[in-house]
Amino acid sequence: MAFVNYVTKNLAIKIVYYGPGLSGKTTNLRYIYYKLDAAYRGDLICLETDTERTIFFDLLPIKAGLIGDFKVHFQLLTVPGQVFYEASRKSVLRGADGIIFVADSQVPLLDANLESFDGLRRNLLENEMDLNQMPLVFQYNKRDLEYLIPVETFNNLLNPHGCPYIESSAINGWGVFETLHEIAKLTVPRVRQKLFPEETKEARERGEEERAIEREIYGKIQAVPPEKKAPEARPPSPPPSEAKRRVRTQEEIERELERLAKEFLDKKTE
Ligand SMILES: Nc1nc2c(ncn2[C@@H]2O[C@H](COP(=O)(O)OP(=O)(O)OP(=O)(O)O)[C@@H](O)[C@H]2O)c(=O)[nH]1
Ligand SMILES: [Mg+2]
Repeated sequence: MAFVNYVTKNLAIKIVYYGPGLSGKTTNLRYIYYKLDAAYRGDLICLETDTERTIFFDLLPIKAGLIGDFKVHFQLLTVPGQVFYEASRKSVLRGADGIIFVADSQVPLLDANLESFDGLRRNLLENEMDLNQMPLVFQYNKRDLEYLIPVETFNNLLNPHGCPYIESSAINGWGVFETLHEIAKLTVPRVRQKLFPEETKEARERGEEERAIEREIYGKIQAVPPEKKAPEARPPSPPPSEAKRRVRTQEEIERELERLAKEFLDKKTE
């Protein structure tokens, strides 16, 4: 469930980037961070557990005033993909409003993708969440490489219900904002429905809502002067302002997320 504060009218939509190790989840967030106008995003933050090297997740609030008089922003988080971080993945998924499954398109990694997707289903179930009820977008990443798993194979094996899918090369920024746009299109109307259940569908033309979401997302991308475009348009790795915070328990993570959401909104809202 999105974090909602009815008093201050603040609302956070939580989007989780899930997928096998090294599929490009953090690269998506870095690219978004790099390209978004600084006025519309917070810091990239890595929460770390006690075990020094565990990058727990990344968080990126994006201001997006879309739902009534609520101040909305997205919290974008990634799970650590390596097999042994199962508990972290489960925690990060709690309360997710939407999921982006970032698959690695390289042929030898087919099994890793399938295992990760099984893990997603399992972790959601353990959190009493149902994958079939969850807004879900697939990102078939690393399409710049050779020896790729065909999109059709991915769709047959991972995506039989026909969720939106995007072919991408996150490292070059291809498909990154398109993926964000797709998940926003799925999650914003659902959150609106939860907040204003009495509002009829006709109250907002669907096309109008989609255009509004598109304006919100693409309107916030920083205009990069032509001479600075690709290949230099790659995100710095890591960006200079990537901060690290230490957390221990699920409660600490949730508190930290809420605190960051508040801090961001207090700072940015006029
Ligand atoms: N060629 C290519 N490399 C990519 C692409 N996306 C990410 N990478 C590279 O893949 C490696 C892993 O990327 P990350 O974004 O750290 O992967 P991750 O999914 O966050 O990995 P974990 O945090 O371990 O789960 C890095 O070296 C990236 O530069 C892509 O689209 N194409
Ligand atoms: Mg990562």
